[in-house]
Amino acid sequence: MSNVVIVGTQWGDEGKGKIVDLLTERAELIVRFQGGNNAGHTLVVGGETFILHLIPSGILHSGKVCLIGNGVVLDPEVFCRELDALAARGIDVGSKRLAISPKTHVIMPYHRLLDKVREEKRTGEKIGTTGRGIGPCYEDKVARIGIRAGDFAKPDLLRSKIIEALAEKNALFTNYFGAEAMDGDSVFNEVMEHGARLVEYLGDVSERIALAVKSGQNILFEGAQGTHLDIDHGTYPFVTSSNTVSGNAAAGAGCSPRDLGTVLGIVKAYTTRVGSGPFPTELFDAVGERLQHQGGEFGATTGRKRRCGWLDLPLLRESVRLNGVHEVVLTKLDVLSGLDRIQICTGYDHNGKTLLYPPQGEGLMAEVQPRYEEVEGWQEDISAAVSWEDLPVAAQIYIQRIELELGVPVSIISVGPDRRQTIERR
Ligand code: 2SA
Ligand code: GDP
Ligand code: MG
Repeated sequence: MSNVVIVGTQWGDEGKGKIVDLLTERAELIVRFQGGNNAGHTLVVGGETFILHLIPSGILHSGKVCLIGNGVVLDPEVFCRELDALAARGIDVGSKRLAISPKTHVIMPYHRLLDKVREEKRTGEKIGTTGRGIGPCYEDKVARIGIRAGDFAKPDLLRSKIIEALAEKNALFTNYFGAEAMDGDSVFNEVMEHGARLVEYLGDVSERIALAVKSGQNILFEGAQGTHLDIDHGTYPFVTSSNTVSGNAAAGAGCSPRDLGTVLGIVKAYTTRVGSGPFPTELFDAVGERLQHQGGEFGATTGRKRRCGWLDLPLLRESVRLNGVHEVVLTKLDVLSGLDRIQICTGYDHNGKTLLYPPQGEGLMAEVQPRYEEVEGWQEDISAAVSWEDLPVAAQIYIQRIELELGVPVSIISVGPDRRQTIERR
């Protein structure tokens, strides 16, 4: 295996966590490069379930080193909670195998409050954020008033930065949102309680990646959310606040694009979305409910029900293009078992034209009508399949159709949440 970037090709929750965990065996370094604890990556190992929000999914493999890159936004309280929960389950989370870039921006209590009150005050459709303060933290980063993990090593600097940032935030809270002002010293004391623990984990992520590249070690870049939640390329404004596409793996980890290697696009065998925003193939009928139920489609962070619909090829075509997907990993194929017929969205009808890619322009995605082609389903339970030959012909045809439409091979097929429920074709 060379270096690998794992990205979601839909609206998140494609099963990235499981695949990162699976491929970690062949990597030495696992790096998160964007997003924060809005992510929920579920891993099932030997019947035990782990949900990780912040710490890279490679942590379950002893001896592997996990890095949190500068492109991530980190909530110290969540980080510490995750550390302690993993340690309590016997996982080594020492600073020898986990490091945070000093440049990683930190989610502060006022970011969480701003996320909440802004959603509440929004007059149009809500974004449906996870409420974790992700957007406001990235806003401060871009506004050059952010708090970074490295600041925790310099408490005096940290305190003054908090006081400075709060001067502006408090004006907004009290004058515009009708919320209570926050006191700088109290915020400082609150964040230091957990933030002080960040210091031992600070490390030069960029340098570590460079050294790994030099010594021929394999690196796995773990994407969060999905391509159509990308701040630039997603269904704006119903997106997250970071670039989720593979190109950001370099900037968000602190390495060169030449270090990225193979791009694996994770595709769920149907489509889901959590939060608001357009979703052309969304199902509001019994089939949608069935997918939701069979697929256990609940938000891994917020517990919200995920909206479900058919596979959407225009979305995927754009994802292949934006990410430079070399190979597809098809997940949750088992969830489609038992359906007589399966619909595949091959294009969108829009203003008398058929589109093969999503229309570019705010709001247009809400206007398209999916164009479907019906294919045969299969009845067999495939959750114990271990090889291509174990799959029913109809399932094989479904996979081959995806390969043909996207022009990339499906190299891994996932038929259940467990590590072992995986078919590798390489
Ligand atoms: P935010 O909180 O600012 O990033 O929210 C903005 C939009 O991004 C969506 N979003 C997600 N969509 C799918 N999965 C995510 N992670 C969790 C999971 C979500 C959960 O694994 O299930 O538990 O609800 C995730 N994170 C952000 C979000 O729904 C908004 O549409
Ligand atoms: P991520 O955000 O992309 O890591 O995905 P999540 O963990 O939020 O959601 C994926 C869910 O599907 C989790 O509950 C996984 O355990 C589960 N899962 C992953 N792959 C498969 C699969 O092939 N079949 C089934 N039935 N479940 C899967
Ligand atoms: Mg998830």
